[in-house]
Amino acid sequence: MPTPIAEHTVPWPDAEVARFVEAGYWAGIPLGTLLRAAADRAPHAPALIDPVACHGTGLRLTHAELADRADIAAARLLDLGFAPGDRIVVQLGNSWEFVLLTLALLRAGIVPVMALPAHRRAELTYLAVHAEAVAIAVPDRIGEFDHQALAHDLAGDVRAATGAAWHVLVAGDHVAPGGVDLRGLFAPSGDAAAARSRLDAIAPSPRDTAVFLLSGGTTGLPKLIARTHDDYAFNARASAEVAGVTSGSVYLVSLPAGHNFPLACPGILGAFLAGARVVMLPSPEPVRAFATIAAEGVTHTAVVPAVANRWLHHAAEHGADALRSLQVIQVGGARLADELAYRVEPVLGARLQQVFGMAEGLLNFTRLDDPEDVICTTQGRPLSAADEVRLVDEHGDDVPDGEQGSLLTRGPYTPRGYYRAAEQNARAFTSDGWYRSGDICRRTPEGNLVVEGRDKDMINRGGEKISAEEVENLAYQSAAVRQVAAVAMPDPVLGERVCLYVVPHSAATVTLEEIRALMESAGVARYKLPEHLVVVAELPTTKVGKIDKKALRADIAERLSTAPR
Ligand code: OOB
Repeated sequence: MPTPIAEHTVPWPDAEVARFVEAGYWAGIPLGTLLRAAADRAPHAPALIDPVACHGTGLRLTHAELADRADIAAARLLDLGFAPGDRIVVQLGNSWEFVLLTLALLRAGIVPVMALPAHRRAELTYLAVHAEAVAIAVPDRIGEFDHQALAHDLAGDVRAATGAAWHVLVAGDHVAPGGVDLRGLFAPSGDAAAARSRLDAIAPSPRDTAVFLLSGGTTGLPKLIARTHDDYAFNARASAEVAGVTSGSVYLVSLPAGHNFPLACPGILGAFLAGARVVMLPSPEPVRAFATIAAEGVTHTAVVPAVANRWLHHAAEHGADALRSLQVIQVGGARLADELAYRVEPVLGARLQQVFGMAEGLLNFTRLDDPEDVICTTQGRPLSAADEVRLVDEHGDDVPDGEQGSLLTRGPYTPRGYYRAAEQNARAFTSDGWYRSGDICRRTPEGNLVVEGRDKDMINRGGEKISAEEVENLAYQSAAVRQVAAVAMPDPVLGERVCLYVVPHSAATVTLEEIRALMESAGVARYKLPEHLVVVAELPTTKVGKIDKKALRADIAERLSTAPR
């Protein structure tokens, strides 16, 4: 039997809980129930559009159809032996199956662990074992990669560690023997009313974990963030409000849907809670994204700065007529350069909303009616009046407005600790429950935050977070490596990429190709592989003897700026 999740989560203190309930932040209703109720308010309105499903014919469901299918699928999962409180690793692409499975799991109280399509054996094994998952949901394949085969391959390692069963749920045309056909699970035939009353009777507690999100990662392995029904419902609902998402809105998902941003800021969940429509695209590639926005009348979407940049180029070349319906384009996940920000509204014709958020909780948004300078030069302010934000110096003392400080936060949707990670929690959270985000920010006189840098050891590659420590641990597996440091190198397209500094053992040679091959064979996601290697005789150190990463970042920036093109 897997350990009950509550044994390894850090709850909010009772007094805080009372305050969040009293003030209405926590509705006391599980997410699945809220979503079902929202569907009932506009049963016949379109809810979900997957234009590439069914070999390009597309799939369209109304709110009632979607909610009924989710209920039927949830009941079938229970019939298959899954139980409330079980964990399932979800590694589906942006598709109707992702949405249906997520809604079904929320209804059944089964907890999705939101993996990314880019994850490979190392990440998936770790997630499954750490969460004691009993199953994984995968597409049969994405491009050349056979997700289904890998999912079956994990069985041995996962079972050996958890002692539990391992099921493979597959979305695709070719479900190999031994796998569960998700499309069969999602077939509409079935008694929706019976499924519904069965699920209503076993609805999870609103204080229970609804989903596991992955942390951006500063440690060797990603941490799991247990988001509760109450906290995540507030996150999604309040985000919808601040983004102006209403029942008439059409929200496009093109970032990996398991990320907090497109999932619940407002994302898929916020759109559904508002009675809006969701369109799923596998990627933000501009030709198809623009055509889909035009065809579906998309009003809202969320992108990372690298994608905003691509869309700006595309619009400059091909015009932005296709974007006429677009009202709001949210940009977040990494720092948006002011120069780009100022071009968004004139070129794309939609209001820019900067979002500075984190899977750990706190979300900051520029408001739609803010003055242009606020929208284009700040990352906004907290979503709720109950969010507490401190900017502190190295002694932990608050800095005055206008000065840079390290961001600490607490609030009604920021959990007090990672799942099953007492040791990391002692570092990432203060003793009175503040989460240290590791972002260096400054507060403007009118109360907006500007992200100026970070004091965490992470590389932000176009919004994908990479732990330097994880890359270094993998590189150390090369026999030729004596010492190594992974740092961010500036990149005009992605903002940052991974650069590896290596001190080889004497007489040994190290190449980028060799290190990349070694990491790939260790089974990690490709986006983590270093893209540049600098061989040095020694690494600079700080006064206390730690590797001086600041000096290395400056060094690589300098090398790139003077390198011949
Ligand atoms: C979002 O979430 P995560 O968990 O992938 O990454 C969080 C980190 C932040 O601590 C910060 O370092 C960085 O990503 N970040 C930004 C940013 N938004 C996130 N840095 C500068 N400017 C921004 N606008 O990335 C995320 C979660 C929910 C909504 C939006 C983004």
